[in-house]
Order: sequence, then C-alpha cells, then structure tokens
Amino acid sequence: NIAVRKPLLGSALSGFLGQNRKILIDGKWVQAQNGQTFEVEDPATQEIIAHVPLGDKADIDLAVAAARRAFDSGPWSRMSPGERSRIVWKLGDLLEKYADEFAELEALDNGKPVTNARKGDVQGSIEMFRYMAGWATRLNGETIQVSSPGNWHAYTLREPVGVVGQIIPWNFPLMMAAWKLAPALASGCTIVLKPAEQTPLSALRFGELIQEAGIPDGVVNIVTGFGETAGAALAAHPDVDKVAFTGSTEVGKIIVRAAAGNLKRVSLELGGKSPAIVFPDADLDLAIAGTADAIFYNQGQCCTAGSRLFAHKSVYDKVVAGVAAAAGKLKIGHGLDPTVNLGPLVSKEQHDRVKGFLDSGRKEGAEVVTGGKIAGNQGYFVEPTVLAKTNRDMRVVREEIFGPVVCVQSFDDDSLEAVAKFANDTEYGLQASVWTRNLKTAHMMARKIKAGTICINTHNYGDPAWPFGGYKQSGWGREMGKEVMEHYTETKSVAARL
Ligand code: TXE
Repeated sequence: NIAVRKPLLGSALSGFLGQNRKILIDGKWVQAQNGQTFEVEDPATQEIIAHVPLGDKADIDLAVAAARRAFDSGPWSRMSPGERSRIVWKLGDLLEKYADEFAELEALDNGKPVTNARKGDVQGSIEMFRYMAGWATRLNGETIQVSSPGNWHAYTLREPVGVVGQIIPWNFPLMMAAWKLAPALASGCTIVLKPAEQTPLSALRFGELIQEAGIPDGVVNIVTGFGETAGAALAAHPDVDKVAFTGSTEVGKIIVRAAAGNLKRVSLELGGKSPAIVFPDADLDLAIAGTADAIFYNQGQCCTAGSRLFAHKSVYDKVVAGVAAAAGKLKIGHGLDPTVNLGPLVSKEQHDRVKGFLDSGRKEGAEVVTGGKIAGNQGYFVEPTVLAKTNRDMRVVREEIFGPVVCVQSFDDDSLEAVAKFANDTEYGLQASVWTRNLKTAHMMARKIKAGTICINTHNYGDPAWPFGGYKQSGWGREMGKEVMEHYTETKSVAARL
C-alpha cells in the first residue's frame, strides 16, 4: 500500500519547471553549444518533469574561460572581505526566502521526503552559507619567527586558490552545492559547478539566487551534463586550479588521474560503509531509533549511512527486532507527501543496483528479517530492509549499497580493541557511531576507529563548523569547519630583509 501521489505544486515551482531550463555561463542563461537537452525524471512516478541542457566539453571550456576572467580581472577575488562576506550571507537569506520551493524541488527531483528536505537539506544549506560568510573576513596569515640570522620580517598571506571545478552527486543535490560553493565563494575563488545528471534542478534554481545576490558575472558558472563528458572535461581542464568532488570512490580515482595533467589541487568526499556499534550498556531505545535512522534516512543514500550495524550478543535480538519494527513504521510514498518518510531511490540505475545487492545478500545466506524486495510497481521504491546474521565476507557487508539496507552482525568480545577491529574491517573510513552510556568506551572507541567523523549516541551528524571527510578510500581532505578553507586557499610565505 504505497501512497504514490503527486500533490499540487506551488505556482513558483510549476513556473520553474514549465520553462526550458538553461545553463549559467558568464552571468547569462544559455543553451548547450550542441543545442541538445536531456530529461529529468521524478523517481516516484517516472514522469519527465524537465529538460535541461546536455552540456559537454565545449560548454565547460566556455565556463572555465568565464571563471578565469572573473578571477584574474573581475572584482570578486579583490573585493573587500567584508563585502564578500555580506554577499555570501545574503545567499543564506535568499535560500531562506525560497526555502519551501527548494524543499519541494528536491523532493520532486531526488525523491526524498519533503519534510526532511526542508529541515535537513535546505536548512543545512542556509546555515552553511551563513557560517562560511564569517570565514571571508578571517583568512589571516601569520607573522613568522624565522631562525635565520639577521633582521627579517617574515609572514604568510592566504590567497584564493583560483578557478575551482566542483562536481557533485545526487543524494543531497542542493546541500552538496552549498558545501562546495560557500567556502569557495568566501575565500574569493571562482567556480564551475557540475551537478549530477540525475538531479540538476536545484542547482539551476540556485543559479538564479547567485544573480539575485549580486555576485558578479562569471564568478559562479553552472553546467548540467553527464559525468563522462562534462565532468571529465572539468576534472581534466588545464585552466582549473582545483577540483572538489563528491561521489563514488571509483570516479574519485578517475578524477585524481584527470587532475594529474596540471597537478590541480584535489579534494574528494567518497563512499562509506559506516559502522554503528551498540554496546550492552547503551540506552537501547535511543540506540534502536538512532541506528534505524542511520540507515533509513534519505533512503539509505547517505555517504555516512550506518550500513554495518554491530550489536553486542546480549542486546543483539532486541536491536534486530527494534530496527525491524522501526522499518515497519516508515510510510513509503511520494516525497512530496508531507507524511511520507521513505521516498523512492533516485534512479533506475540505483534501483537495479540495490535490488542486485538484496539478491546477493539472500544468496550468500543473510537472514532477511524485514523487507528484502523492491516495492510498488511504479517508481524506484525499495522496502526498508534488515539483513541479520551477516558476516565480513558477504558482498553486502563489504560494498557500499547506498539503499535502505542494513547488515547486522553480533559481537561478544568485550575488548574495545577487538570491537574496533570489526569496525575498521573496511576499505572505507567516513563515519562511525558508538552507542554506549560509558564515557570511557565512547572516547576510547573514538580514538581506535579509523574514520574521519565519529558520532557518540548519534549518527549522520553534520554541522558547518564540524570538519567532515574520510580516512582511507573515503577521500582526501575535509569539508566544512576551518579545515575546508585550507583547500580553497594557497599559503604564500613572504620574507623581507630589514
Ligand atoms: O556516482 P558517480 P553514481 C556512490 C554510491 C552509488 C555509487 C554510484 O555507492 O551507488 O556511488 O553512483 C560525476 N569524470 N555514491 O554513479 O558516478 C557525475 O556526473 C568526472 C556515493 O551516481 O560517482 C556526478 O556529478 N565526473 C556518493 C558525480 O560524478 C564524473 C554520492 C557523482 O557520480 C565522472 C553518490 C567522470 N568520469 C554516489 N563520472 C557520496 N560520497 O555521497 C561521473 N561523474
């Protein structure tokens, strides 16, 4: 009984979808050079909701040239930090003004529940611009006490890195754009943004806010298109100084190779297979609700999703039953229905992929406690699924599924070292959560787990001030916090003989 329905769109949204969409290059909305477009689909109904330009290398070349001009001679990189800060702050205000429209657009394009889109994606993006606005006026160098003999005045300057190519995924389309654009703008860089082909709409709508905020032409260019063409051209472009990428580990490696041509700076936020570990002394109500949310939020399409659930033997049965019961309470349906909390997956490709993992889990002997099948006969829905009695050798435990599917394993070893070893038995290292009432357990585990972000009695945590990124094959560098500013600036050292 899946409620696949499409509520009436607000007039602003219908207006946006009703027009032919264009891409933003040098402050102008233009067609792709080849004149072609591609279809954008509502993943709940499989209806075509928009056509957007099929940008490729020719459009990327024009966009990079515009960003280069805007960086080298435009006012942006030379504007006073205070003025830049004010404009970045304004982007947050404008997003707030149109927040409901953006939430609906995300629900329609990605499939996610509109309530989550408003509270999570859109609010998170607003906060990101406001937080990063503050960094524009805080990019200070240092005076350096050099050890050379004689009189010296030595200091460092922080300068924007230049033209940045930003390639983003489809799981949080607006928020990924905000994570990328906000620090780049605050530091004075200029940008070519390529949204994911599955979800290009909110980035194009955001381009209108870029103009409304008064950002000079060419500072932000937005080109829609496919990864192998537009994305590859951007990653390889000799006039791009840095590429920032969020997506699969497989494509992350392709980006690194492409970037090697001119040794552009690279930051990568890639896949994950994050452990959620429930100790016997955990507040079980909190742990069950939290670990269920860790995997089912955003249909499991979070890079931090708690997809490997480890429960101590003494609480294993309760945790498995509790998470399965939480799955049963989720209302599946069209993301635009405000009462829905599990929407469809983003695309047919993702649907097929997750179905393949469900078949593989069953074949390899996992116990399907609940779910286990695709849902409905229209749209890309999957039942929230709990696979119990899984083990380290199964494909479902080793590979990122990126769907609402959790693999549960039990542990009975009381040594934290041994538990950390289970948690670390993965090529990824993006996030881990530890569920316990014991402070020592919590903070010792935080040290032992090889992951860029550790959550204690919570999961999928994020905040603009909290550095975010991965160990191992989950990526290079950190987004957010003051760490991200390192990636968007170069340090220049100056020494003067007095
Ligand atoms: O990702 P891709 P896909 C994982 C998740 C998912 C899997 C596949 O496991 O099931 O990846 O998803 C652009 N040069 N994540 O195929 O291809 C592409 O156009 C330059 C985790 O959709 O990595 C899009 O803009 N760019 C992840 C972006 O890369 C290229 C979120 C991401 O797409 C390119 C998404 C190329 N050769 C998927 N090929 C996370 N970390 O959150 C593709 N792109």
